[in-house]
Amino acid sequence: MNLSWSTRLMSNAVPPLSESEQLRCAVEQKLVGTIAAEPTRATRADLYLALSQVAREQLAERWVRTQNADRNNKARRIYYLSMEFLIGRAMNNALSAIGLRDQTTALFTPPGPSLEEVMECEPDAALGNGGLGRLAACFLDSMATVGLPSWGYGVRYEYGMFAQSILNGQQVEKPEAWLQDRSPWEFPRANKHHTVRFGGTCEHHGEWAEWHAADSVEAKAFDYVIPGHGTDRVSTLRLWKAAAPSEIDLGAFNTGDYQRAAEFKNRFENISWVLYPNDSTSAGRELRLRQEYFFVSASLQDILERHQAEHGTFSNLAEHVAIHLNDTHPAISVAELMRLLVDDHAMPWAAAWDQCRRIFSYTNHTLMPEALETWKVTLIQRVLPRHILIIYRINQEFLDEVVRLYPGDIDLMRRVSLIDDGGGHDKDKRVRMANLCIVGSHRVNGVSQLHSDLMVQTIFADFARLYPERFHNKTNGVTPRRWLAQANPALSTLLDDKLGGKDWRLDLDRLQELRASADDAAFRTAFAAAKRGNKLRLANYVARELAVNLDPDSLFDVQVKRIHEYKRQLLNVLHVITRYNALLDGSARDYAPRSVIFAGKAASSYHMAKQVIRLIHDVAAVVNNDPRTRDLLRVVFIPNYGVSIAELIMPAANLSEQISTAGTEASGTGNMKLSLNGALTIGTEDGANIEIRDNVGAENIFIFGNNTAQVNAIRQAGHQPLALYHGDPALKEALDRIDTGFFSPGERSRYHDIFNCLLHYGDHYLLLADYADYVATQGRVDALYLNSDEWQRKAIINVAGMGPFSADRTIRDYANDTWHIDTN
Ligand code: 26W
Repeated sequence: MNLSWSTRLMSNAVPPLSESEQLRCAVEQKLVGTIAAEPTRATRADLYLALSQVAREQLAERWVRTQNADRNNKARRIYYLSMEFLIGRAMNNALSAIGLRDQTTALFTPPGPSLEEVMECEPDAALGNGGLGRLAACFLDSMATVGLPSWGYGVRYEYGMFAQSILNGQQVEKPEAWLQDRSPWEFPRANKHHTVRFGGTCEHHGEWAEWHAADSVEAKAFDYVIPGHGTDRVSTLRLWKAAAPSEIDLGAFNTGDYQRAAEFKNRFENISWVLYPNDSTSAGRELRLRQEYFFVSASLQDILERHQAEHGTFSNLAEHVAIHLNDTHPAISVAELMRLLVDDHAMPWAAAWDQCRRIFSYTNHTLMPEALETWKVTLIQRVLPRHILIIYRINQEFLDEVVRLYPGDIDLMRRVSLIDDGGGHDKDKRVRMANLCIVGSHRVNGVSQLHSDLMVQTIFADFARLYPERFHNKTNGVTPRRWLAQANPALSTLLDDKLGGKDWRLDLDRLQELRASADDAAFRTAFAAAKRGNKLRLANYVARELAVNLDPDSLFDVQVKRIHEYKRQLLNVLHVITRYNALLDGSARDYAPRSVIFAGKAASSYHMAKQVIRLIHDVAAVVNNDPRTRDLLRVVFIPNYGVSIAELIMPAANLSEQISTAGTEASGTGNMKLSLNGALTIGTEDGANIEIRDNVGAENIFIFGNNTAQVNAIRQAGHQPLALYHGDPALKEALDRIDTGFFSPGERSRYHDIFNCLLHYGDHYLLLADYADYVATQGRVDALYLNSDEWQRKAIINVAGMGPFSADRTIRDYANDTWHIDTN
């Protein structure tokens, strides 16, 4: 049984093959035996598939061992429930985890394709919108790496995040059928499925109820391997696909009514078809609620089944199970676990509630009011009739507790209630999902110190008063494997050299030792050379894809993230226009040549965000084609931002734009990736920028603008955008050029709405209040860039300070304070 691919090959080979010959052999065997391709004629896609089969086989062996060990040890499991996992490509990470990366690189030599070229055949698994989804993917990597018996649970969307292309400067969305050619990384589990029910009525029997559902759908499990690094542990990401119940399918086919059969099938299977491509606004649509319940119910049934098989009782559930809610999207878990325990497994309500509160923990990822999920009571009643009763009962008991603590405080009760009473109109009553999460969890956290502080001071202030011990901070982190070791081989090799080995990948605090090297001229030169190589790689991509030439010696100024008003890409554009104007009127002094690089997707229904993308293209067209400025300023928008494009951009950045209005960006994780790759940050006192400053030193980061207290004060006093506009000629000129169609001569009114938003509708995100300091700070950036030694020094110190932003540190903090489990 214990025949690994290599030993099997060895047994046929006399004399024994070298390791690299074994690998070649293994790939060739897969090419012929699995892909059915003749090795000398194999395409890149064939090679990708064959190589993935080799890696998959090794991972599968480790996986079986890990899962067996966890089962035998009756290990406490950590379950991470998330509607989104933005995984990206799997190959590079898989090869690195099993230690085959270097050998594989050596295998792919000219005239054939390089390993990089082969790996580019893999489509991104883009099952997420942005920060929240990517965080979940980094956490899976870290949980496996630090040795947690961990599982991710989510939805196997047939269509992930849309692919973005640009037509005449405007975003066009195309469906992304990432599974069209099947994924070699997924393991369909034919025997793993659960029935998820919807609608119907309930019959009460005291504490419990019988739910006579109207519809049901099958949830089928598809597993993805999550390899740990520096360990044999392989964890599981289990994603659920919706399938029509077979009897319905067959029934209709048998009567010859194919159309009806297809309709039925679609009605059920559409649940897992597409990811909602909206970040930061709550969808409010029935299909979204069905998606949420679908994956929650299947996951909890799965978790209980595993526990039952290992323990034969649920009385010790909380000792062996921790379930983490990634934002409120899986909030219905609280009601579903109560239903499963009370109705299906006959546990008394009070005992079930006690388990529940010890099992769940919840992370909030945004303070934006429009993202706070609520669902109409009438909708939940119709789709999940049993759950609405459970929610009402939880609420009743919770409010009884509140009354005991604060007798007579009716207003408090109204504020913390799980139900927003909609001014007394039944049809306007809504369930507040965040409140359900807080009441049903023993821990609640924000994702940076500032965000966690604001959370308990603002949106959850009442709850923090009721349950102060429940609220914690867990500052986000990123996996150094994907975001440094794999994305930036040039810098990684340098670090291996300097730090005497590869352990920094597992102990990122070792980067501290680099600080001393900031003063070493030879190291600075090598560091700068690595960066330049990465910039060249990006410049080649941009030249190929966009036909724009970027000077690799210019300052690569990068803002890459979802397009959103609060992130203020528009403030960046205002600076670009200001700089262009200054270059033209001769007032520019000591400008370093710059390439301003944007990337990011706009939600399909988000007009303002789409306008910003268009404006960036219009500005780029003018600036890049003006012979008077083009050597000093270029602007590009790189389409279809996602994990793989990020892996290309992050290592090439000099300057990281983190310029959200203070108090709006919960944490940011791109800020960490960029700094880790040696970019200096220009940023506001927002999210994790503050902690980055604390770790790299205020003299090594460009912090500007109003802080949260000042933002509040400005808003309190009444922000005066018009006064700022009239008082600052450079600002006025930049805004006027937008408004009068300088960048859109064919349609002069194109950007009226942008102008109006800033000048006449209040400039909600205070771009004008931060503009002057931003532009001045950009001037300091130029001055430093022109002093290359100083710039490199500070960049090195940034890398050296990034230890705490490893997701391994974040996960260890969760393990200690939230999940109560040991790590290795
Ligand atoms: C219901 C629609 C919806 C979808 C996603 C609403 C809200 C979201 C997320 C909360 C948006 C998000 O991705 N938030 C980001 O989470 C990151 C990881 O914690 C943080 O680093 C970012 O600052 C935060 O914007």
